[in-house]
Amino acid sequence: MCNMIHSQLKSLLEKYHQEHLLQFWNELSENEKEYLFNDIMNLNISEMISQFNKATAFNNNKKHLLDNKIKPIPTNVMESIQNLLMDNVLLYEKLGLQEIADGKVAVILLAGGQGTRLGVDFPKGMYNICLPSNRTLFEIQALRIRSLQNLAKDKFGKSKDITWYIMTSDATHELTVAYFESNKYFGLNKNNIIAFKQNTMPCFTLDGKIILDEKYRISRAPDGNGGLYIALKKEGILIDMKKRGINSVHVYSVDNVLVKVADPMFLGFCISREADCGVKAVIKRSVDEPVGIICQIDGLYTVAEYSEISTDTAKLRDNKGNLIFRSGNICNHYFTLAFLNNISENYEKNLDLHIANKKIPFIDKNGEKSKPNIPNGVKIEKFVFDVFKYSTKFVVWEVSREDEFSALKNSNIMKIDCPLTTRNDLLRLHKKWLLNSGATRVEGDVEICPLISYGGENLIEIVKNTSFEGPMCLKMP
Ligand code: UD2
Repeated sequence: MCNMIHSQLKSLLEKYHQEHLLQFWNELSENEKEYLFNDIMNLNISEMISQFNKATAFNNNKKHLLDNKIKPIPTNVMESIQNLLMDNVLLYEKLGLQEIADGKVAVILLAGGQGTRLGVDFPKGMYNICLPSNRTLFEIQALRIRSLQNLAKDKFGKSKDITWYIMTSDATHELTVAYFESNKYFGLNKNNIIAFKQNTMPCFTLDGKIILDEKYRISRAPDGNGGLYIALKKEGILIDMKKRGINSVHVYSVDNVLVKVADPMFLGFCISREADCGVKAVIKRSVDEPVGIICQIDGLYTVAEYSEISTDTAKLRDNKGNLIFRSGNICNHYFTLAFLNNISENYEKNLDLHIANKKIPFIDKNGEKSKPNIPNGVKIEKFVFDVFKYSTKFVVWEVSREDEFSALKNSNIMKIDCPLTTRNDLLRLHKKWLLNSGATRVEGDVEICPLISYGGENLIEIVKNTSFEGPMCLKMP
């Protein structure tokens, strides 16, 4: 790479005070020089710097508590599964299964996260929480999709397939694709499973310098689960959905071990309300539980992080004694395809940019790789829920935590939201299903294969008057 290239790069970078990216230029091989040249030229550096400045400004504004701006979700927008009339149970389930049978349902699995808190360097969906079946999160979710297709077929005589889109990132793509291929897509039709990559953003020091993670390479991270919207457009997913006749899209987080993938009740509720955006919520287990709160801020629907309101506000209760701000966000959303098209076309560029302070490996001035033990930089992320404010028909479906939410976030050292708690939550739920279906005794770890039961249904004939002793996994006979 000749000197002209170097001076061309230097004058470009100096405009944005990023010339430090060339500090090792003379030590690089020709290939490394070419790599760094392309890395910088593909960056759209003016856009990245303006995004850093926008994110920093947004983050500084967030320093103030939201107490005098926050309002709970209006009761007419929300419905709870807890006190649901049987007519509505049957209506929602029928509408949801009909949508599935008609081939109008897609699910988007958000699987681009780096899973740092769990402490593994492979995709979280490949994690085995040591169930009797030894199934991973990906496999459990695949079997739930198969089970749901069977339920739709049983009800209507035939059913088209659910299309499963998996959003990955540079950190998770190759391993995720290889895992599904080596497991033959867990019996699903591979033409209905599409993995697509989200974008990355460069990592910055706290004072706005782009970080090198090699002498010739810029440090990058996935652009947040809100990177979904630009990725849907860039990767042609919206066009693919249109071709397939998709109308309802269920977007969910890989790490919820109890997730009801394409939950017909949730789909049916949203369809019955003609919603363009639906959010599944659980009642917070305590005032200070660290989950996002689904609410209105300045009249706009959104999710407030628990740290953005005071304890006094978090503690407020209504005349029935329920927490006023009780709807915990579980990263489980419904969108119509029309809404996703609208977001990707008209609003994606306005999405808030969030700053996350992180420990980011870097090359120090002596050219040595350094792994900091305190946050030394920032990642810039978009959040999937920042589109709620653009909804014209927003609804909230409140469900029971013990039936639907147990997140795998941390390693077992943390003792919460970890492999052990998710394993115990799933086995406790399956024990409840067995006893509710007439089993006389359930001892030890007894797991139910999703192909036998998606959500606790159709078990009576199999388990009534029977006792079970684990460890075991109840499979198709
Ligand atoms: C998410 C929610 C939080 C609460 C919590 C419940 C967001 C922004 N926050 O917090 O409100 O509901 O979950 O468990 O949704 N992901 C990507 N690409 C990325 C980053 C994340 O695909 O660049 C995926 C990730 O693989 C996971 C999901 O998004 O499936 C949630 O990501 P997270 O675990 O980083 O979110 P968390 O726990 O901070």
